[in-house]
Amino acid sequence: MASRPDIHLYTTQTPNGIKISITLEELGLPYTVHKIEISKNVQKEPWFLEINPNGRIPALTDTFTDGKTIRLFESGSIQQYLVDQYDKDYKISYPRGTREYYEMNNWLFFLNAGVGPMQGQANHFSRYAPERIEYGVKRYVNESRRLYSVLNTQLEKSTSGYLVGDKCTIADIAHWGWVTAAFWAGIDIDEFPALKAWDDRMLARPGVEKGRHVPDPHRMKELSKDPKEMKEQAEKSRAWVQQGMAADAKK
Ligand SMILES: N[C@@H](CCC(=O)N[C@@H](CS)C(=O)NCC(=O)O)C(=O)O
Repeated sequence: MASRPDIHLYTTQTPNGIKISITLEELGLPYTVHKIEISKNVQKEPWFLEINPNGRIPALTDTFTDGKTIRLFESGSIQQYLVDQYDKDYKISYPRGTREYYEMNNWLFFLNAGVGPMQGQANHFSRYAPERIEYGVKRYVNESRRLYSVLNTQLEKSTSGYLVGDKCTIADIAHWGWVTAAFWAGIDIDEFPALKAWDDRMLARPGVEKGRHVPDPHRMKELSKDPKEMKEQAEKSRAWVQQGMAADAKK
């Protein structure tokens, strides 16, 4: 029987990618990193589509309990798999069936169906669109801000400083890469004091510190202070995003 864990993480330096490396670090699991150059469209190559038919990072493989390889994609699904399989002491999750388990899932879905997609579109209209479309910018930046205020209220009420119960969970981890990059979407984190304090609290965790630099250094804090570099980064990404959209439209 093949040994497990035998975790291979296919990722790049993005908010969705670092959710998984941070989860793995928090759990203290060994893993092999495969850096995927999304700007070179490696995620569209046939071998990668075998792992994630959606052609996106993050993706992960492991040896399953039956001894065969399991392929996982969608960051939320990967996080749920990792805690189900390996978080036996409930370091960053809660036992199935408990109140906190379901509440943790509320926030996990809130991120994956709300904050991630909305902030992603806010990034798109603010930074990557070929022209400035005011309606699109407003729609997505305002919706992201609304979601941030929901998070802020939840954290104001929290006695532990985390979203659910008495500890940091995969729901907090899922949010961190996005919230810490709020400025990129045109959101001022100073508007949300409880969320800002949570951002610092998360950053102080050794697992977050280690996992955020996978596969390349995480430079969001530095980038937020450097308007010239922000402009250069946006230009580089804009070219790739526009090219990808044109190619997808032809399919
Ligand atoms: N819902 C997906 C989103 C994944 C996603 O959008 N990944 C981006 C990077 S953050 C990507 O791979 N982009 C490459 C592309 O669009 O071709 C998840 O949570 O895993």
